[in-house]
Amino acid sequence: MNIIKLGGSIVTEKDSYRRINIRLLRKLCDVLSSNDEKKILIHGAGSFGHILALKHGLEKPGPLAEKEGAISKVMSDVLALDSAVIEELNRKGVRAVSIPPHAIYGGNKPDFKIVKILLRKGFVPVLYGDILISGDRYRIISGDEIALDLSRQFRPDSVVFVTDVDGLYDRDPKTNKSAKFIPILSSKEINVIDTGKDATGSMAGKMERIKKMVLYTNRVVILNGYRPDRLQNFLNGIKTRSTVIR
Ligand code: IP8
Repeated sequence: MNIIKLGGSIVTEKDSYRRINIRLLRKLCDVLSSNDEKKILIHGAGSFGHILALKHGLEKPGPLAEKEGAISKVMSDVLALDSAVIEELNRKGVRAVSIPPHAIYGGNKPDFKIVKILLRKGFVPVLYGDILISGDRYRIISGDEIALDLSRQFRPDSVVFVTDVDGLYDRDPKTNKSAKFIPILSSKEINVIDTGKDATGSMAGKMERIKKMVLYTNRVVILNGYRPDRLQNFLNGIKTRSTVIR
């Protein structure tokens, strides 16, 4: 069983509020439909979540007071994105079923019973970056955090992050021409530079989670979703450009 996270920068146009990257999403759904292995899918929020979350100062957990309007709008936006993802998956024949995280995380502790049942019955559970409400507080939960919780529970063969980069480099390739690509990395070697922020943190936060994830999976893979053939190759067991962390 694999856990696959489609990054928000892949399924949406990150800088255009509520715009889906439909052509790429369809190609990736094609790839996912051609692989019969059991899987759990997660997708990020992209421009359906981060733009409004940042605008309304929701990136840090806090009291609900006065923020209910913004919170429910962001929750309805990420649900709209999820419906679009589910629809595309279903159209390609993937038996995708949505599981809104806010409904199964009783505040902090997830109850994955329904995920287990769906997996057993041959469905593909789909979760996504969302907002959790508990007592009189809210907090954003990222798809990466959900991937970690699911890994702890289901011990997948692989956790795959479908992102907008080929994988990891020893330096930022956008500013360093001599940056070297890292095809394989031990989790002990993870040592990153902070590269920008969104509502759920930076690259450093992602790497911290990956470090924990490798305790529960054989490998964490980062690959470029703009090249759907790479996800296809990975799923078919063919060597492809990616960073594999063990
Ligand atoms: O895109 C963020 O999830 P992510 C969720 O997986 C919201 O980091 C609501 C911004």
